Amino acid sequence: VNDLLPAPHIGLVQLSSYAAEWDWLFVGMVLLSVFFLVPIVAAIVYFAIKYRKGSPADRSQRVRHRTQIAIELSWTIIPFVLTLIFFVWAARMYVSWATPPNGALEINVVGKQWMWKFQHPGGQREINALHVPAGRPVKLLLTSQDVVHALFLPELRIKRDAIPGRITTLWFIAEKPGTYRINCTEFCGTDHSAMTGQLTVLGEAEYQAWLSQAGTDLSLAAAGEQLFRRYGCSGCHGANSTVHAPSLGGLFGSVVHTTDGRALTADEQYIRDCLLLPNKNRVAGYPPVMPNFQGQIGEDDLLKLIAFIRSLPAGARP
Ligand SMILES: [Cu+2]
Repeated sequence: VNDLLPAPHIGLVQLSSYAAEWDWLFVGMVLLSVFFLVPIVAAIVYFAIKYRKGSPADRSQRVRHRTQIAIELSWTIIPFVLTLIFFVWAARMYVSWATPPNGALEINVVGKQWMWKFQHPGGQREINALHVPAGRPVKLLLTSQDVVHALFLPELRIKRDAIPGRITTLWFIAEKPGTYRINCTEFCGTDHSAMTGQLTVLGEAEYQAWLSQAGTDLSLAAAGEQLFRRYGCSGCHGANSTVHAPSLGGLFGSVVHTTDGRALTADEQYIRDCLLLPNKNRVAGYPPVMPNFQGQIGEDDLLKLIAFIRSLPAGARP
């Protein structure tokens, strides 16, 4: 399928201001390395030749103590300050990379041997293709169905591992409409190099049009509600249940206290762990009756269930 798609942009396309800054950081680090490398190697070569064994060089003039201190201080302080500038610069970029803004458009991503599956909040699904609106923050929630993969969006200069059993995030603002590349950058088996896709950045109106033509009748949360019944969750967590199980209304984002006295924020990873590792974070005041769904619920269904539980307002008893 990828061979039939129009060739995406290659080369130094900078699809975000983050990408532009990333390039400056990279160029700056190369220049810094050259700045240190050239004089050091030149001095090594020069002194190795001048003071080689048997050369007639004058060895009688020892360096004076004060000159020696001045030299040593300067070659300690100057590189320290220079590298500190780069540390602060890179740390600021890291914090921005690691902190998705509130209100970002959230898209679920599942890596599997060998394809990328994307699902939009409205239920629209795509394989090896991702459509996003330009100029709006997009947050990707990554996981893997089998081995470790890594989603790489080269024109945005961002990548992150997709790890089985974990939800990792990656966010960006794509500034220019167009088609760009998607790659896997973690060697994940025979067809790793074919695990590619196409990122399509659309203007807001085109994106809305794309959503409605790709539309499915069920949103992610509505599909999750069906699964909530099918897997029997409503039997214990539902309104008419006689089992003493925690209510899930308003759970997402709230603070949960565990039997061993920890306080956790109920995020995607927390809900996921409740389903697959029910004894890991047991809620204080409830009996250990939650069944373990390890191996019974696939990644796609987990994402839908999480979307459903997220959608429940405080006080709701599904
Ligand atoms: Cu992969």
